[in-house]
Amino acid sequence: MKNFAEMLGIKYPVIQGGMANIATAELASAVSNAGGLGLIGAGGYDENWVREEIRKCRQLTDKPFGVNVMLMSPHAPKIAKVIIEEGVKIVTTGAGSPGIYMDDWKKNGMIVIPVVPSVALARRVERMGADAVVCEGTEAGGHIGELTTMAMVPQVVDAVKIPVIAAGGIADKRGVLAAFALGAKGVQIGTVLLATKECPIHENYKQMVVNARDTDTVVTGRQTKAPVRVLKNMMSTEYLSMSLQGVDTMELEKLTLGSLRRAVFDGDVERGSFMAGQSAGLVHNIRTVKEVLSDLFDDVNHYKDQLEVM
Ligand code: TUI
Repeated sequence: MKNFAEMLGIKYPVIQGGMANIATAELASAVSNAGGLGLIGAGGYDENWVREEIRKCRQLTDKPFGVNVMLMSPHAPKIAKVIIEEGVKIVTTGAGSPGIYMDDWKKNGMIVIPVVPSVALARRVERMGADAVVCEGTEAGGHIGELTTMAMVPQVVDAVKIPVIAAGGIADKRGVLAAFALGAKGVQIGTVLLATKECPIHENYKQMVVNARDTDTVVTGRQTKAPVRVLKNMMSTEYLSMSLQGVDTMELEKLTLGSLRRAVFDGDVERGSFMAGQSAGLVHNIRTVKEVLSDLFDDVNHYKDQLEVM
């Protein structure tokens, strides 16, 4: 039987998070060229942007790559079609259930890997024909669920037959080994890739990740039912205090409008929304993507063999 990396045609069993506004062809191709699965993060962009990035990515790598579809986006239905037209072979989804797209994608021979926050959704997507699931714990950056990686991964491993990929809190070899120990067949990483030379974000964003300590992320948006983990700064602190004072949802949304772009493109340290996971505290310097993947996986098989005897 093929292992997860063989199933995708890649060297290391690692996939890149679909980071909205960040995961362009530039980052995706760097991850694929380094031996992982790079992903173009469609985020809130439209289908034309996605088509262009797919074509750019093909120029930049001859290795497999995929697209992440953010299901809360109003453009998701059109993006779902464009990725078929462009011959994309691997798709991951986030922020919802991919049910309505599943048949079309499977009919076109695509490998579909939904990100799920619970056992219930993992079971549901397996029944729909998903090829694997990413279990993303609440340690992750961006839009998150309630369960931790540590508690969720083994429960999903027990509940489904398809490969389970662990995400949330993983930024070094120890995290990879822990994921394998929990029964995962691979990992998804995001935060650790923010601090790479190839990541197309403002230098201030990279420095904020490098400088972050364990307790430097907070969760905004619990009140609006769209919890998002970001680095602490003026905006997230203000957001949380307004939220505590019972300021209404519309006002809160006004505060955050365009804030991810302010972080990614302008490096606005005070008023940007710097999505990052709790593993930011493990990231101490800016490396190349290749160095990150080597640090995560070189010699990991040596330790993994020991795990399997346990
Ligand atoms: O999707 C993510 N992370 C994201 S998406 C994003 S863009 C955004 N920005 C602001 C607000 C909302 C989105 C930034 N980061 N990760 C995967 C993920 N999926 N986390 C949680 C979920 C999820 C949640 C509920 C998946 C499915 C789900 O299903 C509910 C249902 O329909 O049953």
